[in-house]
Amino acid sequence: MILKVVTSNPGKVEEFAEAFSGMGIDFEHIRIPYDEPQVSSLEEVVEAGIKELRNKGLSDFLIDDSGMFVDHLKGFPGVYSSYVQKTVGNDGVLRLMDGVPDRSAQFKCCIGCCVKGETVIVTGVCPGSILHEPRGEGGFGYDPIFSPDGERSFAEMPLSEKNGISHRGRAIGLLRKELGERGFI
Ligand code: ITT
Repeated sequence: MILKVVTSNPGKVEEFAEAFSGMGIDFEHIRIPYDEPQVSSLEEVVEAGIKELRNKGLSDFLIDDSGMFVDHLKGFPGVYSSYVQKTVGNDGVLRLMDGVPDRSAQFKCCIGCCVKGETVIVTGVCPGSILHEPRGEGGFGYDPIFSPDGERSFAEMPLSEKNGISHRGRAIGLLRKELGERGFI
């Protein structure tokens, strides 16, 4: 089976390919812009995206909307994670967290997958914390400042290790189960 991954972010495609390796699915990276309405949850963004892409005639595809939710910032940047990353970036988040002792945060990943006309939506969460400075060269986005264990950042982990514990890895685990139960893999 070939699943199209509709995203502007090649890092996500690499993570999908690694997590599904040996399972008979090939991932094709495609870029089709779709609206990301300013709503309050990742799930709503994914539901709207799936609907729009299906209306455009696309089939056998998935989309992924993710965000980092910082407790001290009352869940910010959350659904605004993409905008915040593009504007103030990791340094801007670190500035907001300057001198803040409570560094707890969650990364969430919502995946919507449309296969043979059926839609599956799953969400994975990874608890962790915001580091005091960026660490590591791997990954993308907030990886250098987010740590699942308070020590190493995601950017310091090989991709397979990140996938083993990350929000996306957990969502992919749920997706694999759902696709398996429907006989697609
Ligand atoms: P698409 O919407 O085109 O798929 P995007 O990179 O904008 O790509 P999101 O809206 O899902 O993806 O992500 C919001 C932000 O969070 C964005 O800046 C990402 O780089 C970042 N992000 C998403 N997943 C991440 C991860 O696993 N590790 C670090 N940062 C991540």
